[in-house]
Amino acid sequence: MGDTLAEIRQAVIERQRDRIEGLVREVLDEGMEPNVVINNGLIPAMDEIGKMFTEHKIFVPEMLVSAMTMKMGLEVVKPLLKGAQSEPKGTVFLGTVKGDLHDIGKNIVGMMLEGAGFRVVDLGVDLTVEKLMEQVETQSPDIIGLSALLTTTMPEMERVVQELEARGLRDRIKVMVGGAPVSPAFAEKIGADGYGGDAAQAVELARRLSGADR
Ligand code: B12
Repeated sequence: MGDTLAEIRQAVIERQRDRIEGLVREVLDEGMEPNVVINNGLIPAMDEIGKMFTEHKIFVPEMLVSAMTMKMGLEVVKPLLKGAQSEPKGTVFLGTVKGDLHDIGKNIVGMMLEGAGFRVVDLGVDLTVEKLMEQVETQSPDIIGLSALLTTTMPEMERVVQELEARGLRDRIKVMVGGAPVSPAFAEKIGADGYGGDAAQAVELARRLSGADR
């Protein structure tokens, strides 16, 4: 199974879209936990892609096809993460902030939250504060989860916190933030309620913020 995990990483890195689904199915059929496939197969491959991009060994088009390959693998895992919960633990709005198109991490967080029994409303990428507020006014979530992968888009997170405050909604709606450049210190600085470093931490945090862990 370990070898197949290595092949999964390789398939993402080498953009083998024809192989990825079969490989993921293979390890799942052998009984590997979906979380292990994600955390030890798919995610480390994207880390490697990031390194190769920094070192100019690959460029945006290659990075994009690797991301597509990773997403194909995630789609195979996704149905297995859905929890058979009847009563949702709360509603989480998820989005990647304005100016930012990275959505792989957000999607994984969404899948894990759904698996843990939350109702997740995915508001997509390049999410403006205005669009988010429109949705907030109509659907009133318990938590807003924001993702940013670019240092230049991180300030958008603070704008969301400020807008909630301006509308008098800050006490009622919790804000959690994440994404590779985001840190606990940044979360604290902008007045968010918490930071999650990965999808497991995101679930733990959402449970705490919604009171579902009590
Ligand atoms: C794939 C990728 C792309 C793909 C994105 C495809 C997609 N649909 O997502 C494409 C090719 C489109 C892309 C484009 C660009 N990218 Co890019 N990209 C990446 C790459 C390689 C991987 C990101 C990823 O998916 N990681 C895997 C996921 C699982 O990890 P994650 O996102 O961090 O998410 C986890 C945690 O952070 C956390 N989390 C995430 N969100 C949230 C939210 C909440 C609420 C919580 C609690 C937790 C949480 O949980 C997740 C699961 O564990 C990174 C390098 C890297 N290592 O990060 C560069 C990287 C982010 N990109 C970078 C750059 C520069 C760009 C471009 C500007 C390149 C260009 N010149 O055009 C554009 C920008 C486009 C835009 N406007 O957004 C830089 C950013 C540098 C910086 N400091 O800002 C990076 C770091 C690469 C590098 N080393 O230089 N990119």
